[in-house]
Amino acid sequence: MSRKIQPSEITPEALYISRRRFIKKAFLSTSASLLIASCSTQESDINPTLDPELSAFSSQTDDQGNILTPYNDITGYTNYYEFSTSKTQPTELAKNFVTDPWIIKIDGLVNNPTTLDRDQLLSMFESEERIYRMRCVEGWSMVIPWKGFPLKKILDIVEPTSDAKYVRFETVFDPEQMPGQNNPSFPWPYVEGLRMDEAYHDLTLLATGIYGKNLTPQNGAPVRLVVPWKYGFKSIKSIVHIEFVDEMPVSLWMAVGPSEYGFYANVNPNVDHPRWSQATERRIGESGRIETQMFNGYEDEVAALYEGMDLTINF
Ligand SMILES: Nc1nc2c(c(=O)[nH]1)N[C@H]1C(S)=C(S)[C@@H](COP(=O)(O)O)O[C@H]1N2
Ligand SMILES: [Mo]
Repeated sequence: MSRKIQPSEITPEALYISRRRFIKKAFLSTSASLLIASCSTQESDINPTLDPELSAFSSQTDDQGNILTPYNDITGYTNYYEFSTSKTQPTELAKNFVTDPWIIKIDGLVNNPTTLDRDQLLSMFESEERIYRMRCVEGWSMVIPWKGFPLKKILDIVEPTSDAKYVRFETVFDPEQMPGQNNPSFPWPYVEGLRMDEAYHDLTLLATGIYGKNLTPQNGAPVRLVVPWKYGFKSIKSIVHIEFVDEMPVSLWMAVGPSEYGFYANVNPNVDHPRWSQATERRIGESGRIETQMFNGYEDEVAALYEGMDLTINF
């Protein structure tokens, strides 16, 4: 999603193969015992590394009946510019990224500023599982079973004052561990923001995991934001600072390309990116393209937040 890089897409072949594997796994998870019992010649098809934690998700779908994107695609095809602008390199480059210990500072216009460490974050609220579609501004999407908790649970603890109008999020700045942060074309650290009502919305999550497992480094460990009705870039990774402010934060992408990336970044098939259409998307792991939905299909839940706003101006 940078100015230099065209919206690139993973090789369809690789995805097709991994999709086939996933479907096979999902099938085997329910029928493996039968196959073994019958001493079938298909026995060699059984994957000995079948992960029971992943197969527990095999029959799940999102609220529109879409099947989940395979774990290997979610963790193998990522956008994490602090490591690399490539989709596949962050997996390797982030392998040894230290996310424990980890401290998040939460302050600004609140009654109860606080800091939380990783263990507190991962255990202070009961984890919920939320299956959300995620639509990248580049035109691809995934269906992801997140683990996490609504951001509003944190807001209820720190109590933003009436002066707080926005929340500003910041990713860790650590160029020694994050080679991409030596790339001077970006104003590090990565920053994102939400309006207060967006932050309080029940769909808005702080995510700590995917498929029941803790987040991988390349997906934003130990904790990231997830805002399913907005383009993926709003869902900032590896957060170290949450600050309540009275002015609209300038996100990294607004700073890099103000005519291309706005503050709201709501998924909207009717408002094209200046360089490409946003009307359709490709679901990772599937072939062809599907129509992009207003607010990424969460219109009933969130349209009221933007009533009366011109979404071609507030893009
Ligand atoms: N800190 C940080 N957060 C980030 C990004 C990034 O480069 N750095 N990329 C964003 C973009 S463009 C998208 S589409 C999503 C991708 O999330 P995923 O890689 O877990 O699928 O993360 C978002 N959060
Ligand atoms: Mo993205």
